[in-house]
Amino acid sequence: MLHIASGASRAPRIARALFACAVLSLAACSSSAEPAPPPVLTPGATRVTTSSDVVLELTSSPIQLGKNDLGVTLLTPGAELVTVSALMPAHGHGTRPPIVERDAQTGKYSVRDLILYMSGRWEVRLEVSSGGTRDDALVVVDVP
Ligand SMILES: [Cu+2]
Repeated sequence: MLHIASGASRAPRIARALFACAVLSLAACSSSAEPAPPPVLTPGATRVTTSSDVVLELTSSPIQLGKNDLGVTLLTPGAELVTVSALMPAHGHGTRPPIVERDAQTGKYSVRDLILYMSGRWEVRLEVSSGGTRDDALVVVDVP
């Protein structure tokens, strides 16, 4: 008797758990399908777009182990570059924030002293401000 009773009450719980799983995997599916994976920074020009469609163009020499400099142009009118940071996801560490300067005449930014001190994959996050909102653009950097 006890077994039947507990078995009967367990069934809806399992169904609910399965339903929750289905909902979660659907959400995971739709959210991973929408944003494209971050582009890999290549020598020359690389375009990156934030989720709110602010477009940035990064210019770079071949990335090297240690100190790197980047040029950043915001192609969306009125958008500004706020901060730049880098993270090494495999190890969970970052690096010292680089210097971000804006050329008053051209409106272009230079990011200096971006120190990528380990070989491997880094993620560079560019925080932008546009129309009063903050947003991020991500670019993948492979350090030889
Ligand atoms: Cu590391």
